[in-house]
Amino acid sequence: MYRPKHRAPTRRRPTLTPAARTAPVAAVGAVSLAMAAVLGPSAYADSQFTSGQGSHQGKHDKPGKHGKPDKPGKPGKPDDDEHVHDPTATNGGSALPGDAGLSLKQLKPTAQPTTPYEMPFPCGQTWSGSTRAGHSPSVRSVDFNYPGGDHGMAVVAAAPGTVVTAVVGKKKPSYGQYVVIDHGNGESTLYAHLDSVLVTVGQVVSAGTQVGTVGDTGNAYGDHLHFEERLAGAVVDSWFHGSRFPMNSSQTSQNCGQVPVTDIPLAGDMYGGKSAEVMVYRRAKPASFHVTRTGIKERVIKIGNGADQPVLGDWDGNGRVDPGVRNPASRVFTLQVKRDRTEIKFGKKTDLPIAGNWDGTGAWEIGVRRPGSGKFLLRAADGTVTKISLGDADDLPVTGDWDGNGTTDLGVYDQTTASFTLLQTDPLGTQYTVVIPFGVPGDVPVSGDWDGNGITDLGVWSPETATFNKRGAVAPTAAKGRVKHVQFGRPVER
Ligand SMILES: [Ca+2]
Ligand SMILES: [Ca+2]
Ligand SMILES: [Ca+2]
Ligand SMILES: [Ca+2]
Repeated sequence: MYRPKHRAPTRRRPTLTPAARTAPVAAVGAVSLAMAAVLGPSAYADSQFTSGQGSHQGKHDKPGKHGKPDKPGKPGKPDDDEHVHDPTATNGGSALPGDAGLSLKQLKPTAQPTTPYEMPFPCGQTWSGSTRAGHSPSVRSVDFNYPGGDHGMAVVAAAPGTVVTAVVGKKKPSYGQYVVIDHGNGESTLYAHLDSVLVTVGQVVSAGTQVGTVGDTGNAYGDHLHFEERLAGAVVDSWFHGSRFPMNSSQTSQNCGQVPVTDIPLAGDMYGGKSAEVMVYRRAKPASFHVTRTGIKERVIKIGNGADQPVLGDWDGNGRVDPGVRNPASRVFTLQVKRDRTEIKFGKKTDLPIAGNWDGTGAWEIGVRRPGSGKFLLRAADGTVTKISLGDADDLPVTGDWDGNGTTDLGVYDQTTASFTLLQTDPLGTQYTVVIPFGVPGDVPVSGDWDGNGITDLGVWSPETATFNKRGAVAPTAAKGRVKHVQFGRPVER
């Protein structure tokens, strides 16, 4: 299946762009063992992840059931009409300026939030939501009741986010036991009067993660969930599944495990053990690298946020890779060595970050893969840029030292054909490509020196099973290879 080493240039497709001749020519013989031990960064799969999320949402794109409207105030089940929320409570909500004293009918509806909220109950449950005049802190707050009885029912996160408040204590006033989740963009949700709280401050939650159970703690006269969607701390209209919640109605939860895909696989030698650790970058808030260490608990390095793209490189040239991220909006790379952070602005918003030792000496440099154009842009330490064409518009970048000479080489992975195309340089400096089929369509490429021989090896990560399949061979272009599997990271739910 694998092509022999040093075969003639392979044209994978008629559209394959010939390798540019302007790429730095490898310095043959300048093998640095230290540098050879460090590995290329790996894969980015934004486009795939985005489409995966989209298709998942589509699957649940059924209209919610709307039952008959509920009477405000729930006769026979009075609740917190009279109470005033404790102003000293952390993250207590407020009414929007101008909302105070007005009924919901007199208020202008608020705009659709950025956060894709679902109802704060498990998939398929139908709850009625109501408000009433004087509902504190805002008439836009929703009191939810369950027809079969509320007490002890699961309350789940309406969207992914980070728990910023978790008040525990059955005697707490006002909201009683409650949780606030920050969803970014100034948006947050509040879940109040809980009978139990099952999350802690700082915990990163997915949509559907249980945060507690329904109760009547605090200023409530009967079990119910008091729920608020907030913008900058002020209560706004609640939206679920892309629609404004019609107050005093029943709706079925479509909070059906739309766990956003957050893990991006990478590999590199972070600890000087020569062989590469596999890791994932988990795009939560805050985001973090989760690194495997044989026999040791996984290490978590917090850096970046959910929208950032991970990049690994040896920023200080000590032979071990360091974490980095790129913010696509600001185009700024943040390269971290211990507590020092270096920021470099490079590339376009739609670019994917890469890094490698382009010149074969000292620390690594950064670069980008430009989707659409099929080009790599390699940035030298002095800021000069080398452009190299390789692969198709939608190929994913993969980097590594394919020949072990200490200079990082380029490659791409085509997710449709499940094949790598590696750019090689022969001893005379002539460049050619080698195609190596590996993995199955949809896999995400990862490269790393699995055996620590100084030559970067190939691998893929299966999003369905969160499994790294590491191709073990003397060189990535070698015909024979044994595959080792390591399950790590969170699988995509489809
Ligand atoms: Ca380093
Ligand atoms: Ca360098
Ligand atoms: Ca090389
Ligand atoms: Ca190797």
